[in-house]
Formats: sequence, C-alpha cells, structure tokens
Amino acid sequence: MNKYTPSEIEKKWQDFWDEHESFVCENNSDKEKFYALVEFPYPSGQGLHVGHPRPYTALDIVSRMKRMQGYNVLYPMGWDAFGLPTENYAIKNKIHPALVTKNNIAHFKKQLKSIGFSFDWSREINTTDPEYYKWTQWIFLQLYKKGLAYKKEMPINWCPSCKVGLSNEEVVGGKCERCGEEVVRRVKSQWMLKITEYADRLIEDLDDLDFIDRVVTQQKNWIGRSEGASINFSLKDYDEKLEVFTTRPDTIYGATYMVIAPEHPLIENHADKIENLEEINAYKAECAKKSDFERTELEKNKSGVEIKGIKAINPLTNKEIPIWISDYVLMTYGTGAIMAVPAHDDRDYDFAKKFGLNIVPVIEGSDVSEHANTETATGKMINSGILDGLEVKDAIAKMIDYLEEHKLGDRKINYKLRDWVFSRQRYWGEPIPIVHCEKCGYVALPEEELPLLLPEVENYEPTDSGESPLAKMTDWVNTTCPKCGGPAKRETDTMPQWAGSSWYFLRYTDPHNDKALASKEALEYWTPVDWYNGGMEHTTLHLLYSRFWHKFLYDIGVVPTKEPYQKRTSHGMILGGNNEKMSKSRGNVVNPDDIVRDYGADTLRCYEMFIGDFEKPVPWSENGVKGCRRFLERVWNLQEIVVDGDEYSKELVTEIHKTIKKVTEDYANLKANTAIAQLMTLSNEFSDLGKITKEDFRTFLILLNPVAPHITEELWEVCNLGGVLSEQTWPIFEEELTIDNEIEIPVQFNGKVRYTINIERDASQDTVFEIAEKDELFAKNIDGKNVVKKIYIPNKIVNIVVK
Ligand code: ANZ
Ligand code: ZN
Repeated sequence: MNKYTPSEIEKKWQDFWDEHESFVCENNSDKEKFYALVEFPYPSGQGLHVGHPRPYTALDIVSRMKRMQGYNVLYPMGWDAFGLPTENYAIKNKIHPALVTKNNIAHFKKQLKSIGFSFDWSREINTTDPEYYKWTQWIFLQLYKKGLAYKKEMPINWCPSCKVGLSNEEVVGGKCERCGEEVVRRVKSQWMLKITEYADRLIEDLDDLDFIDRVVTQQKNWIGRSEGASINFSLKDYDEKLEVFTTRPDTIYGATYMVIAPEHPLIENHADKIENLEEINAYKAECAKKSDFERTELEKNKSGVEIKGIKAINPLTNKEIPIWISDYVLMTYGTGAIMAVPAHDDRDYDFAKKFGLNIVPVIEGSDVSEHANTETATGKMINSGILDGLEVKDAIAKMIDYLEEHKLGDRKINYKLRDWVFSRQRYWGEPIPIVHCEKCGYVALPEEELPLLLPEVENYEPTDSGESPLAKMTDWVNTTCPKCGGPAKRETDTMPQWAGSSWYFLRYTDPHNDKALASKEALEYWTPVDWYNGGMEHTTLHLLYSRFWHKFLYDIGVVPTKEPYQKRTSHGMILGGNNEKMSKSRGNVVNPDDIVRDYGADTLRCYEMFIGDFEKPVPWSENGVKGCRRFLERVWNLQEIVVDGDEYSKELVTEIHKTIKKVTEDYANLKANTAIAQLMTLSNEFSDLGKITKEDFRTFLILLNPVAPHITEELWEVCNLGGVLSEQTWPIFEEELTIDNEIEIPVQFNGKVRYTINIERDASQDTVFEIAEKDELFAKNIDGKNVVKKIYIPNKIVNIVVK
C-alpha cells in the first residue's frame, strides 16, 4: 500500500474530471434538473480565504449527491468583477483595471480548482466581459423604457475618501461600508431605479418561498411596510395644511404638538412669519452635520426649537398646538412631519418631558410604550371624543373612515425602502447607455449599439467635483443624439457593483448566447434556482435587488418565473483562531492554499464542514484540520482489509443502512458535520471488524465522496471497485434494515431486574423464555422456589413470578 499523498492524487483527479467533463451539464436532458447556486466571488487581489470554501463545499456536496441520485445538476461559478477595490488598486499601481481583474480571476480560479469543486466551468461568466455587460445594459434600457429608471437631484450619501455616492444599504452605522470613512450628504443628480414600485410584491411573494426565517424577517424589515394614515393639520391663519404620516391615527386626540424635520420646506416657505428664524437656522446648520443614523439611533438626548409665529390646529380637538423642529424627525420618511403623541410614543414623551409640553393620555392604563406598531397596541380609548370606549384596533379603523369622510386625511401605506441610487461616479463599472440631447433630453441608446464599451482612459482617478473620470474623455462624451442627430453628451456615471450580480444566475443557463441574455428554452428548463446559498450580509442588498430585477423581467416576459430563487440558506462566518473576524490587519487570515499544500484539499473540505453548525460563526482551528486529516488517513488504510464480496458483511448491514439514511438526509439539510461523524463511526466499525467486502467499501466511498472526492475516487480505483466513482448511483437504504435487530431486554424476578438477555427483535415468546432460562442467573434467582407465572412483553421485558 502506498502512503496517503494528497498532492499526487488530487491533481490527478481534477485533471480527470476536466478531461472527461464530468460536471458539465446539458440544457437538453430528460433528467430532472437541479440548479444549485452559490454567490459568485469578487476577485480581489488577496485571493480566497478559508471563509469562501465553506458555502462552496456545502453546495458542492449537495450537487455531487444530486448527480449520483440521477439529477441533471447545474452548479456554476463566475466573477462579480466590477468594483472599487480593483479600481483603487489600478489607480495606485497604474495598471488597467481590466488587467488587474484578469490576473485576480486567474488566481481565484486556480485556487478554486485546487479544492476540487464540481463546478461546470464551461459556463464561467465574468460581469466585466462586454459580452456579459451588454445584457446588463440591455436590462437597464428596458427599465428605462418602462419608466423604472429616472434621474433625480438627490441628497446622496457621499464618501469623501472613495469619492463615490453610496446607497443607503452601503452606509453602515453612518460610515462607508467599504472604507469606514464618515459619510456626508451631498446633492447630486443621480440615476434611480424604482424598486419601491415592487415593495408589496417583494414582501408578499416571500410566502411561497423556502427561505430561512432570518432572511425573510430581514427582507421584510428592510422594506418596512407600515399601514396608517396621512392626516392634514391646518395652520392657524393660513390657507395651508401640514401633512403627517402616522401609524396611530387612533391617538389623534392625544396629539398635543407637531414636529417637522429640519429640512422641511415649511420653514423656507414661511420664513417671513417666523419670529425666531435665526435660532431655527442655527439649529438646522447643526443638524446638517449629522447623518440619519446619528440622528435617530445614536442621539439619546432630544434637541429641538419651537417655531414661533406659526401654530397648527388639531383637527379633532380643534385646539391650537405648537410646531417644533427637531432632528428626530427625518425628512426622508413619511412626510417629514409628525403629530406628536407624548403619552403613547417614547420619542415624543422624552421630547415633551424635556421641553415641558402637554401630555394627554388617550388609551386607558397604557403607559408610554414602544408600541408604535398597530399589531401590538391594545387598550380602550379615553379622552377621545368619538373614539371613547373603543379598542385600539377598532379606533384606528373608525378614525381613518372619519378622516376620509371629512376630507382630513387618507388611508396610507408607507415604506422604509427607498428607490435604488443606481449611479456611481467611477470608472470601473458598466457605462449607462443613455445620452443627453439638448433638444430631446435623455435618450436611450438603440439596443443594436450595445454593448456600450468602457473607453480606455489615461487616468481612473475620480474628479474632485465628484464626476466620473469618464467626464474628462470629451471624445467619448460628445456624441450625436440617436433621435434627432443633433449634438448630445453621453452619461458619464457608471452602474453600481450590484448591477451585474442582479441577473447573473440567468446567464449561467445559457452563457454564450449572443441573441438574448439567455434563450427562452434554457430559462424555461433551469429557472428558478432550486437552492441559493449566500451570506447574511447580502440579504438586504443583492438578494432584494436581484429579486426586483427578476420580477421586472418576469413582467416584460423575459423570464418564466416570478421569483428567481426557490430556496435560500445562509452560512455562518469562519472566524480567526482568536474568535475575531478574519482580516489582514488582525493578522489572523488563513489561506486555503496553505491547508491544501500541507494537508490536502480533501482535508480542507472535510474540515470546512466538520468545523461546526453550518449556520453559525465558528473559529478556525489547526487542530481540527489535523483531526480531519487523521480520519482520511484511517480511510486510506481501509484498503488493506477489503476482500471480495458483492454483498454487505452480515455484521455491518444495519450500520450501513443507518449510515446511508443519516448521510443522505444530513447532506440535504446542510448538516454535513453530523454526516461526517456518522461516517467516522462506520469506518471505526470497519476497522474493528478487520475485514470488509467490496460492497461495504463501495457504499462507504460513495457516501464520503461529496465531502472528500479525490481520496474516494482514488480508493475506488485502487480497490478495483468498477468504473469511476463519480458515475455511480447513490445508495439507497431500507428503513427496516436501519433498525438494530438484536436488542437487549431486562429479566425481572418478582418485579426486580436481575439480569439482561440479548434477543432477536420480534423473537417468539418461547424462544425468549428459552434464552432467559438458559442463563446461569436464572437458576440462582429461582433459588429452589416454584415458578408460578412467566410474563413476556414483546421486545420490552421478561417477568418471572416465583413463590
Ligand atoms: C403618532 C403616533 C402615536 C405614532 C403613537 C407612533 C406611536 P413606523 O412604524 O416606523 O412606520 N413618524 C412618522 N414619520 C416620521 C418621520 N419622518 N421621522 C420620525 N418619525 C416619524 O413609524 C411610524 C410612526 O413614526 C408614526 O406614527 C409617527 O409617529 C412616526 F402612539 O404618529 B406616530
Ligand atoms: Zn435629440
């Protein structure tokens, strides 16, 4: 027997799979399809770290098992390659980002190949390939034609360090998600996508999907649908209204003052009536320095200024109430103005306490609570005129009816979700295929002109004015209008990194198509993706964006399903040995190349799965790696005890059937860790027995193959088990055979257990008594007395009554 040498056998089998196109799948097949998807990586300069292979291995296991179960499996891989890090690297090192991308991809691909994933590499895609982004641009044009892409002056989140506008999703805790720099506000004309038009469907259609709970919850919270009412409060002595959004119209009798956001137009529109304008402007200037996050999440101490000279009228109490300006009210939500109900809203309560404002309770026995949520608020209305005595739920309904009837307001649904800021003032992204004509305004490029290629520029630095470097390319920018032929200018903003990943799973179904993003037949056959695994950090960005695009493509008849992904799961992060997030600066990054070199790809894969529950974050441990390597060495040694035989060894039948059952179910439920534990147990039984049949070993190797594909293929060959492992069919178990047949039961004498016997399950009563009586302890326990009764409860207990 040769020594177990992964470096020799792993390359051999990887080449074999490549040559034999073992994992290339067909678009035309009678087999049932299975589409497994993992999030394609951004090919950074650092290469893979050991976090990447965790989800890839998990779905590789599912894919390999499914193939052997007879499915036509699509398990693809590609590159999400536009983006800032590459561009920044290109600027710093004066290399074209396309070249940087090419090198990074080559590195990533080599690493992935060395781990033996069963990707169908014939379908590899790259979002920066013009043949790919042609279709990203095409989708944008369709959105534009349907009025879902529009340009708007927007206060945007601006990162002064990256010199780029960020979407709300890219701002984390008031800081740039990428570089950590404090984000400031800046007004800029931006391309926007109307994702808000799909808000309801993005919530409702979640019901038919098999997404893990935390993904569903996060998506719903992000969309943030609130039902309530908009109510118009009149301003005293003005023929003008101040509109608020509230989820609690029932509490209107308790609205003792109003608050508007510092940016609310009321102030400019009525500057002449305001007596303390200077004080208000000073307060506004202070607020402008803070992000929304600081204003709402961080600021515990309420601040504000009363607007002197303007009063509002509560339309139900008809009382005059003051209007304040405070930064706890955001201009970007609802109407930027609220009716404050300090008795029943925490924020209003704190504010009223601080500034000595009136507090009028309107719900019996209910203190200030955070129950702004209509679903959790209960109680009987008091001090509330027409609502007195009603339950909150009924009071809300009645008040909305009343408001509508008296033209004081309307039923209203509000969303936290904002339209998607879709332009970036950077170079390394898809050019937006729109020109601006002096006469015709914005005009879409004709589809035949796609792809609109990124021009070569000398300098990728963004300009300080915030324009994209493309703005300096006058030759490229100046063009003619496709409509009137007059002079026009090209859009110089590019698309955000989220563009290419919003539809990539469609391209995998037909990656070389030059007539359409994919053929109807390919989409019909492969979509939806059966199982998509990805990081929790992509729940509110990528997952929502791609569901939006897919729904849009469904609406215009391009894709056959209304949802892109049937099932969504998510993995926990792999942490450094010190339990901290792996990062270069913490010096705790583990490079999978080192593990492959020192222990082998199979050990890496096995450990990635054995490390712990798939959904939980877990620290890396070199000892764990060694443990997996020792397990594989024991498996390697099993070849010494294999003897001829096309049936399972009698002693192993139960354990083998049990193992097939457990492993099959565990793999399908992302529990490869417990599947591996079961395979360890079985391999120990093999060793204890000292001799196993070829059939014992075949089943064992097939079951282990998805986790450790190289060593199992090699052993299959070495032991002459017939053909190639990856072409075998998955073993099936018989439920009856998974049950242990020999069982141990107690023998009682006059109700006391004296010894136990081993019997065959369901043995006859006579046989059981015979076994019980044969035991030497039987005579001892009779002790010369008479047996008056023998009772047997099948498979449970024997009871002997003596006198
Ligand atoms: C009166 C009231 C009484 C409210 C009460 C709550 C509880 P969600 O659920 O998040 O939609 N609000 C409305 N617009 C706002 C803005 N631009 N900035 C800050 N707060 C705003 O919350 C809706 C509630 O948040 C609204 O209902 C409003 O306060 C406040 F016992 O109106 B409520
Ligand atoms: Zn024109």
